[in-house]
Amino acid sequence: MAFKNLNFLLLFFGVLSLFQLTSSKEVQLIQVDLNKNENKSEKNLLSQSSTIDFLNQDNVVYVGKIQIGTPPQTFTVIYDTGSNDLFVQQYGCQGCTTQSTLKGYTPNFYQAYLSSTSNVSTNQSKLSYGSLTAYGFQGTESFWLNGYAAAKFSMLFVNQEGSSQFGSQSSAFDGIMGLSNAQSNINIFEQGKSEGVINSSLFAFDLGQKKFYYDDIDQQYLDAPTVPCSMDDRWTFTILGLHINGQDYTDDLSSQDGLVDSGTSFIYLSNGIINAIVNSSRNFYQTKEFYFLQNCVGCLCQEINTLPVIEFYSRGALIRLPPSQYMVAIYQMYACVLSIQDSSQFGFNLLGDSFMRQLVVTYNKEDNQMTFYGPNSTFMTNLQSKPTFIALTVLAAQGLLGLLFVGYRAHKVKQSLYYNNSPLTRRLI
Ligand SMILES: *[C@@H]1O[C@H](CO)[C@@H](O)[C@H](O)[C@H]1NC(C)=O
Ligand SMILES: *[C@@H]1O[C@H](CO)[C@@H](O)[C@H](O)[C@H]1NC(C)=O
Ligand SMILES: *[C@@H]1O[C@H](CO)[C@@H](O)[C@H](O)[C@H]1NC(C)=O
Ligand SMILES: *[C@@H]1O[C@H](CO)[C@@H](O)[C@H](O)[C@H]1NC(C)=O
Ligand SMILES: *[C@@H]1O[C@H](CO)[C@@H](O)[C@H](O)[C@H]1NC(C)=O
Ligand SMILES: CC(=O)N[C@H]1CO[C@H](CO)[C@@H](O)[C@@H]1O
Repeated sequence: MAFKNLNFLLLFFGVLSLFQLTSSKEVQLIQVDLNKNENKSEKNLLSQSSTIDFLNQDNVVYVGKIQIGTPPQTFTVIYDTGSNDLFVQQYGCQGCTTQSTLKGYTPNFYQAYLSSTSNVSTNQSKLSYGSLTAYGFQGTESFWLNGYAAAKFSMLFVNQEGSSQFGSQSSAFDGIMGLSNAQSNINIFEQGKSEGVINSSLFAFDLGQKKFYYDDIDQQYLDAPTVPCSMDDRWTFTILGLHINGQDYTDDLSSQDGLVDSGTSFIYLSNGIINAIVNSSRNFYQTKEFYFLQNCVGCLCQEINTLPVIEFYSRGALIRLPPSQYMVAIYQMYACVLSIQDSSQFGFNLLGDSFMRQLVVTYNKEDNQMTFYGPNSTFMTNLQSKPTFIALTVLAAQGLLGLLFVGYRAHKVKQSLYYNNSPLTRRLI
């Protein structure tokens, strides 16, 4: 069998669904005094490089560097638009990453005693993600990004990581930087803007180029098709229509919200949509939860042109997802895997790295919207005179009802998570 390494794959994918289940109110960021940085040359340092380089592991995880403490200690974290909080693993952490599985990545642990600005409380918090749980102590530290420091930034120092389903020791990150749309989460860019060190709190992911941009974002990325966020605290947009090969699969979605989540590797839609793709080719076969292309073993996704394009219609944008995007090459296994799975466990659609990879996605918290730049992202306006647009208008009305339902459902999910014994909690954590 070509897939002797399947356990690795399961383990690996399992770790990387990092939208946050609870908005951890207890770890809310407090607007704090900023480091009054009068040093002009340091300001220049920031404005000169408003780009962060990502490391890409096998197209399933993208990580970038941040620094914490005085003097700064360097950590490799997931820049995660699906969660709220900043955390790094601290020295002695149980279940945290100890092995380097990614070239250019060496695991690091926060060492409080080396930092003159350390403030780790004895208050413990729990963070629950789609497939990762972390326990850590609340505190504040100096937080550095490209030479800019925010003093007393609220964060969590994790002393235990784990989950009932997956370990995370093989993953390639020391922590997570939550960049969600929640107003309670003041991220480093909002801090930088309120300090006057940067001009804008917008940030953008360009996974294809392994880049992250902030402050000085290229104008063409900002002028691209733009969608409003459909939820107040999450980076979701409304999927008004989903078409495959010209056929309408919108009704197959269990929700019309799509969370554009850089902390999740795959795409989570519905089984109906997965069937439509899998049935379009005789070459798919299934192993455990994954569909692989059979004639493509060893070909690393080079023979996928016959598969259909998925079209996402939204208010403001039409995004086409070609097979080169949703089929993912797993190099360790010389395989080409379908990166779409069932979303029913989540209550909304998750659009992870596989969705984002051919786009430059700009996240604009100030205007509560997202912008999609790329060859397969086009404007959708009211001027569109195609018959489908009438259908979309009807769908939009339905979408409103759908939203109410989802809002209710999300509320229920949050409620149920307060009770650790609920079946949902057991299943997800
Ligand atoms: C300003 O920052 C630069 C670069 O970090 C440093 O070399 C210089 O000494 C600083 N100047 C002052 C006055 O702190
Ligand atoms: C610990 O948590 C309690 C209750 O949430 C809070 O009142 C207290 O201020 C916290 N202490 C610190 C040091 O954060
Ligand atoms: C230490 O961190 C806590 C949050 O855990 C915060 O409430 C407190 O103000 C911080 N203390 C100092 C001196 O920064
Ligand atoms: C902010 O914008 C002003 C005016 O457009 C410009 O002069 C300044 O250099 C910008 N500052 C930064 C940090 O980019
Ligand atoms: C795809 O095939 C499955 C199993 O053969 C079938 O149940 C399903 O209805 C098909 N779906 C579509 C969209 O054709
Ligand atoms: C469906 C679609 O529009 N696919 C296009 C996506 O972008 C690539 C790169 O420009 C094109 O080659 C595809 O035709």
